[in-house]
Amino acid sequence: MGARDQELLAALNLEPLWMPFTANRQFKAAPRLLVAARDMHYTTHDGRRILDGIAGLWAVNAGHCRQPIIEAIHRQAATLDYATGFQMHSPAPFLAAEKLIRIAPPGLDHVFFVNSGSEAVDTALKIALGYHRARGEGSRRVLIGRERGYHGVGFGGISVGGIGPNRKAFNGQLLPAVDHLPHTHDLEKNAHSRGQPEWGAHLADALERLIELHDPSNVAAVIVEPVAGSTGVLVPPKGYLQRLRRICDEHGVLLIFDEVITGFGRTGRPFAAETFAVTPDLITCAKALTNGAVPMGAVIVRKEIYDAFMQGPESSIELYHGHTYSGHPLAAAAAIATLDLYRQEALFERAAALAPHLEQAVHSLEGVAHVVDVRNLGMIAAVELEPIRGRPGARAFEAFLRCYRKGVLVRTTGETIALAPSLIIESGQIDELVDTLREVIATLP
Ligand code: PXG
Repeated sequence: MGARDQELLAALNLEPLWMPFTANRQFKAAPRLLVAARDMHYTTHDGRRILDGIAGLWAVNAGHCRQPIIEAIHRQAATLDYATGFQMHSPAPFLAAEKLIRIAPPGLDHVFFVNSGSEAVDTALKIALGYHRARGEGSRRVLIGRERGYHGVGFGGISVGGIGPNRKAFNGQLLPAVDHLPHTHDLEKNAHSRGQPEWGAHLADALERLIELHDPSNVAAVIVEPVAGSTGVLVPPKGYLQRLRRICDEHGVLLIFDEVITGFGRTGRPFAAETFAVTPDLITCAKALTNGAVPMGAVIVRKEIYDAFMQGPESSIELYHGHTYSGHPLAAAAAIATLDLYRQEALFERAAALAPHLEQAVHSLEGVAHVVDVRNLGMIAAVELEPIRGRPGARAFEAFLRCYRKGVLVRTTGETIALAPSLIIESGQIDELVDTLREVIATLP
C-alpha cells in the first residue's frame, strides 16, 4: 500500500457507518482495516500482510482475488449489468443453477437464488410451509431449530436460531410456531474429539419428543447446520444426523441442512450432506458459492418439493417470493466461474487431503494453558478457552487481537477461536496459523 492509501485512510470518517455485529465504539477507537487481498493473504491499512485463517468469513474457499472470477465479473458487468428475474431472466442464473445441482446430493435438483445466507434460510422456511400447504397439509406450520444454531438475521432465521443475544431485543416478535432441539456440545463427554464425537447420537431423540408434543400433523420442518459454525464449531456426534433424518422420515417432516458455511468443500466434499451421508430435503448455501466475491445465496430442493408447487393453471405464479436481485447476472457469473475453479483445481479433494494435517496441527494445542477443548472436521478447527470469570468471551477476543497483530486472522465467537482457511492453503501455512495461536494463547491473561 502506498503513502496515498495511508493518507486516504487517515482522512476516512469512520462515524457514519454502522458496522454489523461489531463493537462500533471500540472498533472506531482502534480500527482494523483491510485494503487488499490475494490468495491466502490480506494487506492491512498499516501495510502489513495477514495470513487469512478464516477464508474471509467462511467464504473465500478458492483464496482471494482469483483471476478467473475477477474476469467473469468484469465480462458480465460490461455485457449485461442487470436483468430482472421476474417473468424474464438472463442466461447466467440458469447455467449457475445447472452447475450447482451437479455437485448437490442426488435428488436435490432445483435451485432458488437469493443474495445471502439469511435470505436463503428465510426462503427455505417459506418453501417448507408452502410445500405442505400445496399438498393439502397446511396445518404443518411448526419449525424446529436447535439451541446454538445460527441461521442468519432475518425474522425466520433468528426464530429458528438458538442464540440468546440475537433474539433478545426482538423477543415477542419472533415466528410463533417454533421449537428447538438441544445442542450437542458437551465438554465432559467429548472434549478433544478428533472429527465426529462418539457420544451424543441420542440427543437427536429429542426431535421425536418435540414432534409428539406438537403432533406430527402440525410440524413442517427441522433446520440444522450439519456442523454449527458461528456458535463455536459444534461437530455432530456420530449417528446424530442419521437419527434426525430417520425421525423426519417417519413423521413426514422436511429436513433442511443450512450449509452456508459447510458447503463448497469445507468438509472435504461439495456439501456436508455427502460427508455425513445424510441427504436433507433442502440445502441452504451462500458465501463460498461465489467465493465471497459477489453476494449470493441459494436454496437447493428436492424435485418433489419443486413439483408440489407446479400445479394449477400454467399462467399462475407458483411461489409468491423473490428478490430484485434473485439470480443477479454478476453474482451468477461469479458463481459459474467459482464452481469451475473449484473443479479445475480439485479444491474439494484438496480439502479432504489437507484435513488430517489441520487436525494434527490443531490438536497439538491440547495441554496449552487456558485450552479446554480442541475440535475439528474437514477444513474447520476450533480451540475453546477457559473464560475469564465475569468477562465472557474476553480471553478469546484478546487472542483474536493478538493474532491480528502477529499477522494472522482468526475468528472468535464466545470462548472459541475458529479456523477455516481457504482450501488453497499450504501445509506450512497451516503450521504458521497454529504456531501463532500457540504463542498467543500461551501469553494470554
Ligand atoms: N446460516 C449459517 C449457517 C451461517 O453461518 C448465515 C446463515 C447467514 O448468512 P448471511 O450471508 O446472511 O450472513 C450464516 C452466516 C461467524 C459468522 O462468526 C458466521 C456467519 C455470519 C457472521 C459471522 O462465524 N455466517
